[in-house]
Amino acid sequence: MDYLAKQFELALLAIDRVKAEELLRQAIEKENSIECIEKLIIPALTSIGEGWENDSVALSQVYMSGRICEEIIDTVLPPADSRKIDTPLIAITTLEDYHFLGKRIIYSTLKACGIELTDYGRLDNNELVEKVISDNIKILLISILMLPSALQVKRVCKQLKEKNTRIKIIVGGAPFRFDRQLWKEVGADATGANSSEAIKIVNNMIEGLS
Ligand code: B12
Repeated sequence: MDYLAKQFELALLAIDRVKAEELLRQAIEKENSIECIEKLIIPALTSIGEGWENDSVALSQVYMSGRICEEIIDTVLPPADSRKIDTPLIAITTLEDYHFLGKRIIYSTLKACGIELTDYGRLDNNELVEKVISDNIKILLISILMLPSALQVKRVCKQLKEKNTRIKIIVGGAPFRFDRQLWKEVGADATGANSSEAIKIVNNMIEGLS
């Protein structure tokens, strides 16, 4: 898997979509698709991001790597499970953030486990607060990759608490992985580092709410 992961990263840097998809498919023959996404796509994009920080990778390569992953991820993510679990209303969003890959993975993984949820796309603070209240959402997942957006979550939690909603907020994404206490500082109820943690947290919350 390590060899495939390195080749995958090189294919992204060479902007070779065909090769990248072929490598991901080869990996899926060995392990399930979510494991492969966690082991190939995330390390490759993290390393490419680091390359950008130390000037060894161009922004165009970061951009195209993200686009390629966005395109191929849809072809390998598991389909929704038709046996739906009876769940409270759940939504997922990014907050003033155009990094969509993490959200897409979490959304599809939860759906694949039979957990029904709405994808709000990308919203700003006020739109998000209005929407979750009018939709009567009980569990809100927020995916964030930029630190300024992570700090916006604090405002969302504060506004929702001021309006006396009893909504549960789960946050995730790079800033929360780098600083394992940040979720508490922004007033969220939980955080998860990846899709398998997201499934566990959501299931626990569903149990707690029922
Ligand atoms: C690809 C990428 C892009 C692509 C995004 C493509 C896309 N459609 O998503 C493009 C090129 C568009 C982009 C743009 C920018 N980017 Co960018 N980008 C990245 C990069 C390299 C990888 C991100 C990624 O997709 N990872 C793969 C996904 C699958 O991982 P993930 O999101 O972390 O999700 C996993 C977990 O975190 C978790 N998770 C995620 N969400 C949730 C939610 C919940 C509830 C739970 C439980 C779990 C969970 O589960 C997921 C699966 O395991 C990162 C580097 C990095 N180290 O993250 C920089 C990075 C995030 N970008 C950064 C920056 C600065 C930018 C730009 C401002 C650059 C610029 N100057 O224009 C713009 C801003 C765009 C915007 N306003 O949002 C910075 C942010 C720095 C900071 N501290 O704020 C980073 C960290 C790079 C860096 N080191 O400087 N970027």
